[in-house]
Amino acid sequence: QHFPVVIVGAGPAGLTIGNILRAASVDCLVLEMETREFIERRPRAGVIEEWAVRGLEQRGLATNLLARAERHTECEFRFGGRRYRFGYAQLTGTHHWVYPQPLLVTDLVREYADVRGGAVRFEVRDVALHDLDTDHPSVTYTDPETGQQQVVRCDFVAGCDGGRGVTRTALPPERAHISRQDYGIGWLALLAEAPPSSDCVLFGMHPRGFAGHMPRSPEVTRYYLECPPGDAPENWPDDRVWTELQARLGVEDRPPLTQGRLIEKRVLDMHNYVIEPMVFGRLFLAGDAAHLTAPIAAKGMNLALNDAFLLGDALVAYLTKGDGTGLDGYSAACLGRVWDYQEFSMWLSEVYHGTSSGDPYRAGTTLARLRRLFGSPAAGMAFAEQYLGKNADY
Ligand code: RFL
Repeated sequence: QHFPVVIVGAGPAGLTIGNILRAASVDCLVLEMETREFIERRPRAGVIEEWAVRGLEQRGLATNLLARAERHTECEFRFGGRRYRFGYAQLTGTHHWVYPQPLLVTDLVREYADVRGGAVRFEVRDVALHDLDTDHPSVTYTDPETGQQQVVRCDFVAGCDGGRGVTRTALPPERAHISRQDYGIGWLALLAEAPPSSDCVLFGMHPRGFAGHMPRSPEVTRYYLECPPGDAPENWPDDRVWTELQARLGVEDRPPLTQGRLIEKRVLDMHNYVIEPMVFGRLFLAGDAAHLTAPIAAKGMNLALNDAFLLGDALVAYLTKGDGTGLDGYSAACLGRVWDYQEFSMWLSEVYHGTSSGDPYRAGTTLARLRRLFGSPAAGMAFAEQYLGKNADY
């Protein structure tokens, strides 16, 4: 078996690259460890930035998104029992799109496999990469039906297998520099079968910890609660969850949150990492495989899409025209946006968590940041630009 490109992982990054390759009639094989049903339902991200929507649209991948996604124009900070609306769209003319990740993945896998005729194997095991620093790399995996090991020869491997994947481990330690940052906090990530309690994202800064409210659809709302790192979901029975959410997001002039059945409850240990360069020989990493941003600023899927646009286009240029400039510049081109978003996540994390840190100095500086955000038009504009995502190269 030979494919010009093997893509490991059918998340937003891998499927977008697959779609770009198929649109240019480049053959590729996607290897995914889960079932198709599983990846089409896995709940995660929801916020997509305008430039990313346009990037999908240009590649024929946004038809359903444009028809069904909600547009958000404001967010709201809640602290000290009061609420402060921040109208970022009015300031910048740009808005956020809310489209749950499972819907995007469903669109991408349908388009790739059913419309563009891309090859994909689900439920594969034991994916391993070989000879990446030669011009004849290969990928092996165990076929779920026969239990036999398969060998796929290829020209390039796209490592799109997320934060827990295997492709990253194929980089020799002396060739890849990993920068890590640990926030030292956890977030209890919740999905509630309950309509949103506001038309926008709510950030609750409270001495007992941060709480977030993110509308996902008219029926489903994502919530977050700051908790100790390594905490167990079992420590969070439903009534404790709702009591904390009501306390941390409660304000004088709004009714309590609309409660509902909690359909997801998991603890995320909040950390970031970046791998530089994102390339080793014929292996190109994309998305969470190359860099993780804790979901503080809702940036991860957007970064995965940016990498995918750059890598998909660069592979097409090389494989159809022999033009290697995109591949040569790939890592540097991605990392500009990656570091920009990492920095913003750190900044926003301090806003979220400063008041609950137990340190009066940090609480004081956090409140100063918030006052500046609402008091200084220049500070408000700077926040809006970063919140909505980088539009220019700098
Ligand atoms: P994914 O989506 O993790 O896909 C990787 C795929 O690879 C498969 N895989 C393997 N396949 C074969 N062999 C192996 N050894 C494999 N190991 C793994 C996996 O099954 C999977 O199908 O990575 P990708 O494509 O890089 O996409 C990244 C995004 O999924 C991620 O950054 C976002 O979900 C992060 N994120 C958010 N990002 C946003 O931009 N906006 C948000 O609002 C947002 N909210 C979130 C989030 C992430 C969250 N969690 C669960 C960490 C909310 C949450 C709760």
